[in-house]
Parts: sequence; C-alpha cells; structure tokens
Amino acid sequence: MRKIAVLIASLLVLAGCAPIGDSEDGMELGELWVKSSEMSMVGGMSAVYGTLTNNSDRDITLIGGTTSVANIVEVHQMMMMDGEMKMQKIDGGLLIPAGQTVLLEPGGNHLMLMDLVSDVLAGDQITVTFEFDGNADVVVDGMTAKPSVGGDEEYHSTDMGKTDMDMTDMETSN
Ligand SMILES: [Cu+2]
Repeated sequence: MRKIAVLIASLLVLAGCAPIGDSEDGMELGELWVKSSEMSMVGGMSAVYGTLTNNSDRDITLIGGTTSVANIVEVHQMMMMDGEMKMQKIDGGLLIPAGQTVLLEPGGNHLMLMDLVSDVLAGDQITVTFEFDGNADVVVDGMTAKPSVGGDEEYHSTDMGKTDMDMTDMETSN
C-alpha cells in the first residue's frame, strides 16, 4: 500500500507542474498583418490584425502596444453608434479568456496605429510590440503590410469631410 501511495503522490506532483510551465508563456499570436491603405501615410493611420490565442489557464488582456511606425497604438473595437459602425477604443483592453482565441480582423477588433511617423506601404515589414496584462509583452518582427481583403469598412466614406468627422469622433472618445 505504501508504494502505491508514493506513486500516486508523485503523479500528482507531475500533473500539478505541467500547467505552470504552460502558463509561463500563454499567448500565441498568429496570422499577423498590418493594413496598407490610402490612409496609411505619415500622420495617417493603419491597423494590425491576426489571431490571439490564450493557451494558459488564466485570463489575459491586450492593453496596447508600441511600434516604430506610429506614435499612438490603441486597442479598438467596432461599435454600432447612431446606426453606423464606428471604431472605439476599448477601455481596459481586449479580454482573451483562458483557453480561447480572439480575432483581430477588418470590421472587428483591431490594434489601431495612429499618427503614423512613416508610410505603411504594401510589402513593408514592421515591428510591433503587443502589451498584455497577465502575460509578458510579445514582440513581433517582420509583420507584412498588405491591402485589406475585407474592404476598408472602418475608414470608408463617401467624401473626405466625412472622414475628418469620423477621425474627430474617434479622438474625442479617448
Ligand atoms: Cu481603430
């Protein structure tokens, strides 16, 4: 009986250790890209998309980021406001629940790059640091810029005056 008890005890120790190693580095980022568009010039804006997978057993929140190509990086969501889809900063960041994957995609959640310090042209490669609460920050090198395949719904407008208004709305929501 004693041998069995010892064996069970050591199995419990092994089982208890495994998830800890896993949660040391819980975030897995995939399919990352940055949008190139007519808005992605110096002083303009762009956005980063991809998948955020939380492999840990705890909740992790994307709270922001940094990149050499933009002065301002914010976590945004799309919201229906006054009958229109508009983007808005997510106060407190984007939650990625334990064991789940959250998408950053055109028309949905995205990491917003504003006040660009250099153009983001198709084929350019940039470096972005993702900042998390509950996980170490993740630096991604060589993120490629390409036009949005889903259209430019976030910034689409029928005239430039409308675009200016949307940008003002966005800034005042900060
Ligand atoms: Cu945005």
